[in-house]
Formats: sequence, structure tokens, C-alpha cells
Amino acid sequence: MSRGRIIKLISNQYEVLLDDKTITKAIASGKMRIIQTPRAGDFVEIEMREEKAVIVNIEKRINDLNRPPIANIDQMIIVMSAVDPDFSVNLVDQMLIMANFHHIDVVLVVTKMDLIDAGHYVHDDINDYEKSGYKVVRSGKHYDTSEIEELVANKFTVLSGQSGAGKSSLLNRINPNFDLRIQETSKALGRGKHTTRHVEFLPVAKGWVADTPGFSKIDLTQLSKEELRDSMLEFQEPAQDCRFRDCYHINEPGCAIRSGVEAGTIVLKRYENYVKFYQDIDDTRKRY
Ligand SMILES: Nc1nc2c(ncn2[C@@H]2O[C@H](COP(=O)(O)OP(=O)(O)O)[C@@H](O)[C@H]2O)c(=O)[nH]1
Ligand SMILES: [Mg+2]
Ligand SMILES: [Zn+2]
Repeated sequence: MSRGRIIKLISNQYEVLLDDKTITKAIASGKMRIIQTPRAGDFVEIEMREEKAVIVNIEKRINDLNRPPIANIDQMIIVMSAVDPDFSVNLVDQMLIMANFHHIDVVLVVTKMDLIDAGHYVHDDINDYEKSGYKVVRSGKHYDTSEIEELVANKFTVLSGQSGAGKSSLLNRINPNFDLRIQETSKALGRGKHTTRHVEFLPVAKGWVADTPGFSKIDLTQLSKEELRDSMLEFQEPAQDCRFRDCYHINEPGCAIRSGVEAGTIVLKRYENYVKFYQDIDDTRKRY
């Protein structure tokens, strides 16, 4: 019996990185497929059966995403382009909430910075995320990648971001040997659906990174209002001063978050998005 970690999954074929750093192909036992389907990132036990490596056990997952199907992630890198497709605060906020909800450390990488000038509004959006306490890395064609290489070292990272954001380009910039397929943005948009089953961690700068279609469609209404509130990381500390311990920061008196927004210590745009997501959840609950 040996132990390892699934780094690649194509239909029902797995590749497992064993503890001794060798890689083996494996299949899942019939029993395994019924109890729990193995996912990329899973820690597994392997047994040799008739010269075939068979996955016979999956260790309890530390975290577990569905889109993409991936487990035990140390870190999520949200990749969002400055333009083409346009930077979307809405989408970044949704991805941040999902990462926080799953208790996964998160970094925002903004690509295609080479395509915007100094006065572009994206600079303000980026500053807002930094002000909210998030780590942001600016990237673009010919930009130095050493900061990102340091971030991924010794970790299992998932890249998340819409098609055309520049995920594959970013990995190619770090390691030109990958030669990952880069798509014209116009063709990339609206695609991605067919590739979701294929999840693969690539060896990137002393770490492992999965280039996946990411959260192609995020539906925050799966969360409860409480889960949404608790996934707004930058609210956690100031919320200690709300009059009510279970304050939702909507219209409660003595709300420290709303006074923070007024005072400018909490970014208005992020608060507005929170209220919007909150109302979406509220509307969905009322319908059922
Ligand atoms: N100018 C510029 N173009 C980029 C950058 N990153 C990606 N692109 C272009 O954006 C398009 C989509 O890139 P790709 O890496 O396939 O995006 P993915 O779908 O997120 O993997 C391609 O035409 C790339 O050449 C960047 O940093 N600067
Ligand atoms: Mg790609
Ligand atoms: Zn409050």
C-alpha cells in the first residue's frame, strides 16, 4: 500500500504523485467510485492489483470545490484581466466570497496591465482590494513573474478566472516549456464547458498549479445569508463593534460596517456588492 496525491484526472484515468515523488497512473476501485469519486488534489491510498495501481481509499478532504472539482487546495489565485474581457469587480467579489467560504487563501492577479494606461479606472479598483486587505499582483505581457513564483512554491494552487483572462498565458510566462494552448479571447468566451472534466496540476516553480476554467458560473444563492456575511473577510474585525452580535450590516442600528462605509474605511463598492448578493439570497429564499 502506498500513499499519494491525485495530480491529474482525465475521464477515469488518474495520475498520482506518490510520497516518494514518483508519478503513477491509477484507476479507482469499483467500490471507490460508488462511495466517493476521487478528485484532483485528493490524498489517496494505492494498492497494486494485477499489476495495476488502484485507488482504494480517499483521505478526508481539507476543502472541496465543485467547480472545478478539486480538493485540498492551499491557495486560490483569482486571475482577472484589466481589459479584454473587462475587469469585473462583481466577478472578483463573487470569487473572493467563494474562496473565503471554503477557507482557502486567496490572491488576486490582474493580467493585461500592459494594455491599460496610468489613468485607467482599474488602478483604483486594484487599490480598493489592497485597502480591503487582499493581496494583489499586477501582471502583463513581459512582466516579471518572480512574485507569483514565490507565491506558488510548495503549495497546491488553483487558478480561477473566466475564459480569456490570461490563465494559460500566465503559466506559459512562468514556464515557457508548458506551451499551453492560448486562445483568442473572442473564441475563448462562451467555451470552457467541455474542458471542466479535465483537471490537472502542473509543476510550476516548485509548486503545483491547476489551470482550470475556474468558477465558470458562480451561484452565491447556494449560500445562506449567514455564510455570505461570514465570507466577507474584511468585515470580520470591524463587525466586532456592531451593536448586535449577529448583525447582517443591512439596516440594523449601531452597525459598525455601515459607519465604516460612511467614514471611508470600508470600500463602498464592496459593501454595495455585499448588499446586492444578500438581496439575491433573500429573494431566492422567499421564492421557495
Ligand atoms: N497583452 C496581453 N495579452 C494577454 C495577456 N494575457 C493573456 N493575453 C491574451 O489574452 C488571450 C487569452 O489568454 P489565455 O491565456 O488563453 O486565457 P485563459 O482562457 O484564461 O487561459 C490570448 O489572446 C492572450 O494572448 C497579457 O498579460 N497581456
Ligand atoms: Mg486557458
Ligand atoms: Zn453591522
